[in-house]
Amino acid sequence: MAKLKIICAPDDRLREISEPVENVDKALQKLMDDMLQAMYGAYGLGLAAIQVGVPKRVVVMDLSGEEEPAAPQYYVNPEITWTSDEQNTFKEGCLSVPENFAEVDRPEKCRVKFLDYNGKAQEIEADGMLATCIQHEVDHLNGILFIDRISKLKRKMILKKLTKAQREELKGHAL
Ligand code: GNR
Ligand code: NI
Repeated sequence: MAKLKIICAPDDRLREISEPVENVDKALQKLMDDMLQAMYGAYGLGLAAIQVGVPKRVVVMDLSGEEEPAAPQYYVNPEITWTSDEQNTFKEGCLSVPENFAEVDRPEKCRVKFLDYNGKAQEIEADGMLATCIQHEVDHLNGILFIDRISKLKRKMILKKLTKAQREELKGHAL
């Protein structure tokens, strides 16, 4: 099975607007399977295709606890059709912004329309962690990272750390 590599910020690919999927076919299901493996391998709760360099509107998620059986969720062409006026604050992280966490305000609840793993149309209402995660993932499809939703100062600090880490990784390869 192809092991997909997760892209870290700063990287221009994470700023791309992903394209809608035309058909949920075998190839797309294979991509979703591979994304799920990459997500589990990195201990993430969700993953958007652009995080592995594929600019398609595809998200996988699993919010089950460590002691619980796996509960994969698949969202193709997710569209947020409604958000609550009430906001919620969650400490967010991102596999593309490793080791950095910050409080982010978002609508507490949302409704989302999408196609499932079999290409069937679905619509759900989400709250709590699910609502936060779905909004975080749909942001990725639009080239937005959670650090765009925090203060400019915090964003600059995080980006500086990530750039430094990337430089040191490059140096490591040169040795
Ligand atoms: O693993 C993840 N944890 C997380 C925690 C709080 C809010 C959102 C997330 S999603 C993130 C995985 C990820 O980067 N998805 O794009
Ligand atoms: Ni993320």
